[in-house]
Amino acid sequence: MSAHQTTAPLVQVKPRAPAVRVAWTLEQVAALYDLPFNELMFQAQETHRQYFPEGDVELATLLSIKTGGCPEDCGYCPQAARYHTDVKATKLLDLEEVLEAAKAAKAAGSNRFCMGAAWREPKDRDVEKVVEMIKGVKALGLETCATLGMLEPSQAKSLKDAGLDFYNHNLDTSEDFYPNVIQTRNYQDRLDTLQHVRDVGMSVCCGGIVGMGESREQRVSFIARLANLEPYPESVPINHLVPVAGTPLESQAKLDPLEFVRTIAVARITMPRARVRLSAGRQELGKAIQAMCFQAGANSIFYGDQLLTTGNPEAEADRQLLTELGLKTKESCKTEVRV
Ligand code: SAM
Ligand code: DTB
Ligand code: SF4
Repeated sequence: MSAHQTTAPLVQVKPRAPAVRVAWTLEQVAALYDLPFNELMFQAQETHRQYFPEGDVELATLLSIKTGGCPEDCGYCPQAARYHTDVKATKLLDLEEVLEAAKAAKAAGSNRFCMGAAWREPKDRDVEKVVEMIKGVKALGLETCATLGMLEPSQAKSLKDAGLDFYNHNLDTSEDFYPNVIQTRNYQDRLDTLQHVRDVGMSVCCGGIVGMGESREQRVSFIARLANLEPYPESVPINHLVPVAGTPLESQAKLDPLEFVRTIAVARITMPRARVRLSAGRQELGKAIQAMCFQAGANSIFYGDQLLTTGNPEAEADRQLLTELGLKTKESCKTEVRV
């Protein structure tokens, strides 16, 4: 046999994203995770290039409009009142403060402005105030997103009517692991709010956290659940747990970073048109792992020195990273690909 002749390929190039949308089985998603690393990265990059212009990254800026004092018990969250963290509870910001932050985000090059509040659910009078914020941020020409906890259908309608583009509400993990982390609400509560958001025609931003001590099987189940939502979310934030002192997960063993990259790749393949957002924990991932995440199909980041209460890479460092990797920022939300 000459040096150029090859034997059978070492790796069967399977499974691939189906051409027609079908429900993902747990076996199919597990098989993606199990692919040799380079094969998984190749398939994820191939899928990515089918649906998005090369190198386009969306920049989303977060603002905590109401911090801390939350009655929920989410085991990862520094804003839960019951845990003793360094977070100081504040009341809802004034409209002017929010608009100043939004103007700064726009000037720094952000595409999307996301307002987060540490509520289990907003009161109607809170929604009225957030409505004014949404109108003001929209008027600046930014895409708007809010994450305010559980919503009633009428509240979802008010937010939609104000011009809210996206509502962020995470499933966070698999249904069977959920009670290990959160007991003050259940998975169905989350699904109900997501349905209310869909019913009024808003786009959905829904993802979760990896590295909370869940098993590979549970990560598979979480991604399959997101991918099988009908339709799947337009935005999928994948957070890496930031273990915050004072929370139950403060001493959680660190996830293998390549498992995080695999999760991004599997999210990309199973939700090909979604913006997959590298979210919390980016500072700790470092440059090389972030670069792999972009290769795996991540095409959105939170941009700005602060998330809600935890740190994020400096905006300048992110600009340098994007330049170094030859990535570009998404110019306009008008090019958003819809599911
Ligand atoms: N209260 C609202 C809710 O729970 O939907 C909105 C805010 S909550 C902070 C938004 C998301 O932030 C959570 O669903 C979780 O995925 C993420 N998050 C919170 N704390 C985190 C941490 N320590 N590490 C990683 N992600 C975190
Ligand atoms: C999401 O999935 N991640 C963002 C956004 N949605 C609101 C929040 C991350 C918060 C990380 C912990 C903190 O900064 O408090
Ligand atoms: Fe409250 Fe949201 Fe934090 Fe849970 S994640 S404690 S609901 S702010």
